[in-house]
Amino acid sequence: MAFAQTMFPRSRSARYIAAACTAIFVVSTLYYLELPGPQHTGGFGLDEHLPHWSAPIPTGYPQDETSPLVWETRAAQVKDAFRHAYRGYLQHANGFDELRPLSKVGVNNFNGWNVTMYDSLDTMLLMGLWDEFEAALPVVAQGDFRLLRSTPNANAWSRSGYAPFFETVIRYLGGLLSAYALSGEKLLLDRASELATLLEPAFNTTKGLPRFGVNPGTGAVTPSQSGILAEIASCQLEWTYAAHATANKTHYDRVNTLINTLADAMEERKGGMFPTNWHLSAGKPVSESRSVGAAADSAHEYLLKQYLLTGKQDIENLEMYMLTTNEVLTRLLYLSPNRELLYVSDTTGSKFTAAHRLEHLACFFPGLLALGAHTVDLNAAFAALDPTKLSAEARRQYTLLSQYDLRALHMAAAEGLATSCWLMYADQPSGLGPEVADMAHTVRDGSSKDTKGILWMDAVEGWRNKGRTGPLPGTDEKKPIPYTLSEKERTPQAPWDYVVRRADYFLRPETIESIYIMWRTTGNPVWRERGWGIFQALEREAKTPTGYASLKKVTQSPAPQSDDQPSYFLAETLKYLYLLFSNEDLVPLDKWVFNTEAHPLPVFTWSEWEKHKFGISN
Ligand code: DMJ
Repeated sequence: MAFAQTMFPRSRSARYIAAACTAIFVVSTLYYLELPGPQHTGGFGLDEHLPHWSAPIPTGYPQDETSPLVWETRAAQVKDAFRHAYRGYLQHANGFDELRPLSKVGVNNFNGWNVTMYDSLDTMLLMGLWDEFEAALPVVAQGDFRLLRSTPNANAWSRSGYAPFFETVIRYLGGLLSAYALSGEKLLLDRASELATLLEPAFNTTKGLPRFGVNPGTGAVTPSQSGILAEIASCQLEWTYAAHATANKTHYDRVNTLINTLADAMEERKGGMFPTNWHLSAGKPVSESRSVGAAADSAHEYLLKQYLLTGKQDIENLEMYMLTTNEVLTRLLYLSPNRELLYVSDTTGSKFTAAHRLEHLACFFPGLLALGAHTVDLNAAFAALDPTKLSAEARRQYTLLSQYDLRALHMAAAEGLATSCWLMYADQPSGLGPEVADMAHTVRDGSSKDTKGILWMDAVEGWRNKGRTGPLPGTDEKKPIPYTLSEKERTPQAPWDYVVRRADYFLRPETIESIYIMWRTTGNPVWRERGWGIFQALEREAKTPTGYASLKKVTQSPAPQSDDQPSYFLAETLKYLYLLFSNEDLVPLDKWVFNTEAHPLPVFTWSEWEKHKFGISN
């Protein structure tokens, strides 16, 4: 039982009392002894109140010089952009999953059930696009989830006869549940429950970890026992909310088994991050590679968000989030040698060797850290960990971090990482960011010399030992360095501290997502202005007469376009931009939790009846 079995099985009440006492002691001690002042951490020092559920937005940032009226106009421009993208989809790709914006045809990459429409429903509701929403309802009502329809121009795997579990969950199921929560339209919940039931054969593995694909018509599943972390551990929010909204115990049992398997694996590993490759039936990792980007990203995200969605009842997930971030903070964050860009790397090989590579996909991570620092009492959560149950390495991380105010540290990392992700955009002639950059690759005087970044925690320790003067490493103000030279001339000067490895921009949301969360959690208007710069770049570089196109080379302007308008552009990228510019806080972070496809689900607590019916003991 997820709520009874904890990693550190002391009695709950004893644990909480111990945690609370320790937290009060740690916090009051740190307040006087260790903590950076607010000027060093962008307003997040501990002379502010401890974070609580609805933490007030910190003050001390410059006034927003742009008037609310201008922001409303900018939000309206994003709404127009959404209308343009959706109209193009309906005009040229109606009945298909996604629009090919250059060839003006449709493509079925995600089961052929109109994924762009499902992914867009809640964005329409948030933007007040009632006509579009109303027109979509009959299509949603008539869709046949048992029938998979591919197209000749689609991905190979979409012709395999299986619905990809992860993508189907985050886009279709998440989209339906969120649109139901925002509108109350029962049809959407009925369709969501039907879809969840059709996908449930995927969970029929010994430990309840889902298979890669399932045929919803026959119940057949893909035979492979290999699983990618992001794909096996990013459905908890959807199944939990589905269980709550439909009172369906089977839905609850699926997510409960999955969480128990993850918690058991964490207990056996004694802390640290989950590796990226798993054996489904064993319910265990089979590699030692780590990442917060592709292959892992949303699995880390769902640890925190599952805790938040269930009104902070699901303590196991918070523990796993703390152990995960302990490792990321101490072992995967690096500073580049000249500009001191903070970046999060993945690892290569079986040893914990950093690849010094920043993926666009990893740029959601600063937003996650900021969300955690804003909504959770991280110092108390940290104090509740029991170091005697940790591996030697996890204990080393714990000991190192115990000298810091965790909220300030998480927020500083968020600040530095979000700044680097933004600079990756702002440096480029197109104003949009690359898919992958090799970091810390410095070439001086024409001689090719690689200088690797240094571990951020080492720099932070140095900063602490020197009396904590000046900003925390990686958090000082940074300016874009424009790529104004030709590619040939550019390399020897190398002031950027990175080399663009994959120059595509797939209209991805992660940087905008983090910018939005930074704005909401800090109130610093600089994030809004940065987002505005990105929206203008999208309008300039990616807009086509029929929609928006991905880019092949962000290092050029005009950037060459590619024939692809992913559904997540409407679900996520445009939604986060709209929310960033809206003056009204349309989706308060203490009341809603975004799934990994940016579909907000409402925070709830289990009722006594649900606890009885589902067997939740706490
Ligand atoms: C989205 O489908 C989701 O955000 C997912 O978690 C990973 N990436 C894409 C967009 O980049």
